[in-house]
Amino acid sequence: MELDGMRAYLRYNHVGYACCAPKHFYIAVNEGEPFEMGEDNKPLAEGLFTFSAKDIDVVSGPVFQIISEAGEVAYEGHLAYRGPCGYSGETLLVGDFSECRKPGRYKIRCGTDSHLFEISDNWLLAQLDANIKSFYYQRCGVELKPEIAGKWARPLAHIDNQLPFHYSMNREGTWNAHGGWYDAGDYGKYIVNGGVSVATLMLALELGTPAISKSLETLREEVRFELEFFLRMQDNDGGVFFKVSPERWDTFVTPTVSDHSQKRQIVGKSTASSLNFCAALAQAHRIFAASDPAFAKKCIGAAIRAYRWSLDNPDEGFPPYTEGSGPYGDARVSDEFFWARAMLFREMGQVDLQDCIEVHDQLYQDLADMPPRSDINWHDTENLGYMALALQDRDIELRERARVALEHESDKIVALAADDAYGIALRYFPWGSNGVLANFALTLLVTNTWTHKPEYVRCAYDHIDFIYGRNPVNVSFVTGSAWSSPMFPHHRISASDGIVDPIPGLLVGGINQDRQDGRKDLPYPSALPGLSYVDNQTSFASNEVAINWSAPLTASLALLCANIN
Ligand code: 9MR
Repeated sequence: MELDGMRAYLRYNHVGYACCAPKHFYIAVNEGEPFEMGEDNKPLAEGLFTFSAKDIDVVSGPVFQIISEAGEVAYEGHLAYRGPCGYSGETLLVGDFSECRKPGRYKIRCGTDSHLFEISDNWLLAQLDANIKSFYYQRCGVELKPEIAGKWARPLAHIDNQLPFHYSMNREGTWNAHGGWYDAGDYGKYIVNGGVSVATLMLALELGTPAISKSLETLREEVRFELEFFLRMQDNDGGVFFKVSPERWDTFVTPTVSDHSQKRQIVGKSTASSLNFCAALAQAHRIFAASDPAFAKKCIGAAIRAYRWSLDNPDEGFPPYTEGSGPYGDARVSDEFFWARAMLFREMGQVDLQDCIEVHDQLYQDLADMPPRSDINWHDTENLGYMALALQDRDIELRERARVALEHESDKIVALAADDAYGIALRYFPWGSNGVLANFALTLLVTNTWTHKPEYVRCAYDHIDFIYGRNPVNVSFVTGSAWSSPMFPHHRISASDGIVDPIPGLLVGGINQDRQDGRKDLPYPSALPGLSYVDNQTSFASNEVAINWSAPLTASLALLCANIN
């Protein structure tokens, strides 16, 4: 292959590599048209250089160096050919410096110099804590004090304790749905997305080790904040409301201005929201049983009532009213039934389920009917059920079946990733692709807790590296994580608080080849699918943040930290 004189870019994890982790960077050689660079796309331009093949050693490929902060050569290696990347129009070469393990700050030298990045285990922990903190910044209905929130402090707004019911419910009076996290860049609060997010975070609490106990304690408090809101969302009959929504979409205003400009309301009651609530609160029983038995009991009681309501109301659809908030529609609830049953089953024996639920036998059928998925989200929740069963010991046969199925899914992820130039298991970049990537990492890391397969951890790191900068748009997708991080996320709080830096620790949706926001003036860098990202506030399809994308990243970081420490 003739590379000399071609345009090339460095692709690497902009934040860092853990000491014992595999450490790869790529040189992406580009034959196509140069990317169009809008002002907001500065990071894309960084690292551009002309590849010079004059010092190619024909046997081993061109040389690269890892340079310490003091300017010394810490490592020298040879690039190897990796392969073409269809979605980015690039050909990749790879440099492996896994042997470089000494903690410090380094740069890659290969045609050009990279920015400094860390080799340390600390960056994972720092990112874990930043991610956990991002949920605190998403808190609704409370004042964020400067002592904790720093320059992102904000006053009390959106208390939501006297919400009217949506007209479709034909119901008088008001409801207290105080608290909880804002879902994303908007000011809505949605049970089905809140449920998968909080359940994913509780997985980190289940599997974390004492080595990260401080982070886990903060996470437990944060999770409780959301669960208290969940408890308020249960109606007197056991069913669970679907969402809290403003009457119209808010513009980029603060919560306080939003409060003055329009009403908020409570919407719907559905089978999906009730089951989702049931699963999350049954899991909460396990999480809080030791530290706060009274709260744990309240959670499992609420879970059982929601399950019973769902049995009586198995086809209550999601509210189709989407003015002011997202639909989060879901036509199939068998996976929510399975997830709820799996979570309830795990708590049996700990609590008296009386005549309640014939969940056990049904679980065997559920496993036969619903194989795991590659992703976890509000409409495909079966993996959360699989993980619950894989992590229990009340029924070993059930546990083994769940484990084998998850191992099969993890093997699929590894095989797909091995076939991709960037080392990720995605073949199509959907809305929230970063959330999907984080969920791949999480599935691998959860499966690793009983298989202890190094290739699962390696593959998880590849997905984490992509999220933190080793990707075709050269962006570290977590706000505040690196020089290349998004500065203009589609996030009403960040956009309206008058602070230049966005709220830190938030994962943006990332590359989305469907470009549902694809207006002509949005400066997407190229027509290629893998370049469908733009750091622009109006790009809700690629640059919004959401709790269900951050949650699997937070959980993955927790599991990686727990592995190392
Ligand atoms: O993440 C959701 C994505 O998969 C859907 O395609 C999209 C359109 O329905 O909605 C996304 O979720 C948004 C929700 O509807 C409202 N809050 C912001 C969410 C993130 O963009």
